[in-house]
Parts: sequence; structure tokens; C-alpha cells
Amino acid sequence: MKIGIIGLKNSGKTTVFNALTGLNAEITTYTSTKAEPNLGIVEVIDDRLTKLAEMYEQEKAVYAHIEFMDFIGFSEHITESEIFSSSFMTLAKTADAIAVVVRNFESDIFTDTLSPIRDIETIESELIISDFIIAEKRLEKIELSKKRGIKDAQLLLEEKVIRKAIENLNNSIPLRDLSLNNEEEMAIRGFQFISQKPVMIILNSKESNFHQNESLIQEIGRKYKVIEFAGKFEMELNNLSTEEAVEFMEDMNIKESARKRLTKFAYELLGYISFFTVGKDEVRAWTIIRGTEAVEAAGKIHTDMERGFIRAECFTFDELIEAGSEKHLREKGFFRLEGKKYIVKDGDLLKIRFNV
Ligand SMILES: Nc1nc2c(ncn2[C@@H]2O[C@H](COP(=O)(O)OP(=O)(O)O)[C@@H](O)[C@H]2O)c(=O)[nH]1
Ligand SMILES: [Mg+2]
Repeated sequence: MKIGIIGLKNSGKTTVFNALTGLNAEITTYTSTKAEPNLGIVEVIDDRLTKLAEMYEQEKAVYAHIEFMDFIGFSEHITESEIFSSSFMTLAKTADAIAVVVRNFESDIFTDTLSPIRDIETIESELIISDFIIAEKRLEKIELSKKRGIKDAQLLLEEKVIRKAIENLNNSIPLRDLSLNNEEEMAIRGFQFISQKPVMIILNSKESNFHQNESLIQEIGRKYKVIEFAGKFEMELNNLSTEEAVEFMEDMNIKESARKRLTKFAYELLGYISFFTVGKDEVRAWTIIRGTEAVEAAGKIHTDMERGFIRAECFTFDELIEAGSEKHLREKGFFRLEGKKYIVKDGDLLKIRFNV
């Protein structure tokens, strides 16, 4: 999973990026001219997989990964007409979800007043404008094609969706709020519209008022999924020993690390779940979208497993814990054989029987 971190300049994107990744990317109070984003890959530590490694006596546990991309503050650097061609948009398009870091701390470096709501609106309109430009350009091309006599069903469908998109964007409605059926969705998928991507707001609060922003969070929450960080504080935790960090977190009433909180949040936002496999020499977590069928999940592991799928041997992590071991679990009759169409659940352990 790839998450693109965006936001206004000095909102704390790099700080949050560092807090999440444990990396030490440069924090600047000035406009960086660096066009390259910071990239960081982190493991999704899932305690269930840790437990499985222990139970099956496997040394190797392969966790899922999340890739974070930290961009420069784009609205300051890129004029509207440049957005589409910019390296920013090209990269942002590869993200599965967008995390918008919003400033909720005061500092001398800002001349404007503190207003997270205003900043969210600014970012949202940037995304909308960017998509609007792309959609308009596409519509011009479609009209040209039609003049040249190309009028196949696919083109007409695309035109319909693009017009619908433009109408929405014109009314300041992001494309993620546009309801499209499967066909319509497919017709514009190639454009990777940025306002269509799932979005989460990271409210970056100062240490002294962290956890005291209920009404603000409620207000943002009416439109967006929102999570609160104390970015600077949480970044600094990375420099402490584990014991010290735990103590500091307790003081701030932070129960889990920024990374863990964001991971859970992102999985929820994107509708992702995990299933596990126990192999010869590793236990492993796999990420799939909720609602995925067993045969498709098998394909995640290996295309041969999808092609030659026979059955999935299946039980849940909770059942395994309850039984105490796989042997007991079989005795208790928790062990299931599922077919291709079985909808894989979060926490399932799968063994795919296949034949190619
Ligand atoms: N007080 C406070 N300052 C922060 C916080 N997050 C970032 N800053 C400061 O804001 C400035 C810009 O941070 P940076 O992460 O570089 O912002 P970016 O431009 O969005 O990447 C730096 O001086 C940070 O120390 C925060 O949560 N609280
Ligand atoms: Mg930065």
C-alpha cells in the first residue's frame, strides 16, 4: 500500500513522515526547492503474525508493508497550469490513498492565522482544480475524436463520465463523492484522478493541546476521516529508548505509536484486511480488499495457486488461539474446506490446495 502525504508548506508533512517511518528526513521551516519526495517503507507490525511465528516456531515473519511518500508543499511551488505535468502529480497518482497533513499548531513562521478548516479547503480546491484541468483536456480530445467520426460505445461512455466529473468538479465536489458504477469507474480509471482517491486528514496538533480538539475533529469528521497526531512530539519519540518512549506516550495519553494508529486507520479507510499463511520457512501476512474471494486471494500468493485452485483449508486466528494449537483445532472441528467463492475474512489462515 502506498500513501502520499500532502499538505501546505510547513504543515508538518516531513515531521509526520519521520514520525511514521522512524527516518530522519530534513525538516525545514523554509520552502525547500527539492522536487524529489522522501520515500519510506515500513512494516505493518501485526501482533497476530508475531504470535503465529511463535506458535509455529518460525523465525521469519513477513509483515505487510506500507510505503509513505512525503512531497514538497505543492500549492506554493506549482502554478495551476503546471499541476498536471508536474512530477508531484505524476507521483501522487501512484498512491492508493492521500494523507493530508493539516497544521494545528502556532508558530512565528506563519503570517496567517491558524485555521485547519481553511487549510483543508485550500488543499481540496487544489485537488479539484488539478482534476478539472485533466478532465477538460480529455473532453477536448474526445470531442475531436467524435468530429473525426470515432463514436464507439467505449468513447461515448467515457465522455458521459468525464462530463459528469466536470460538472461535479465545477461545483467544487471532489470525484471521491461521485457515485459511479463499475463500468463508469473503469472508463476513467486510467486518469488516476487525485480527488477520487481515498483521503484522510492528519490533524497535526501541538503537544500542549493534543487530545483537546474534539469539536474541531467533529467538524472535520463531517466530511473526512480524520486522525489526530502530535507530529513533532511523536517524531521525537523515535530518538528515545523504548522504555522512555512508552513513558512519554503515557504522559500524553497516546496508547499506540503514530505508525500503528495510522496503519489501522488506513486499512479501515481503504477497506483492507489481512490473511495469513504458514509456509515451510515463514509466516506471512497478506493484504487484500474486504470482499475478496478465496481464489483471488490465492492469486496474491502465486498465480499458479489461482489458476489451479482446488480448495482453501481455512481457520481463523481467533479459533487457533482458542484451541491452542492446529492439532487441537482440527479435533474441535474448526478446520474448514472452502471453495473458490469463499469470501476471505480478516484474520483467516489459509492453506491453498492447488494443481497445475
Ligand atoms: N509545534 C509544532 N511544530 C511543528 C509540528 N510539526 C511540525 N512543526 C514545525 O513546523 C515546521 C515545518 O515542519 P515540516 O515537517 O518541515 O513541514 P513540511 O513543510 O510540511 O514538510 C518545522 O519547524 C517543524 O518543527 C508540530 O506538531 N508541533
Ligand atoms: Mg517537508
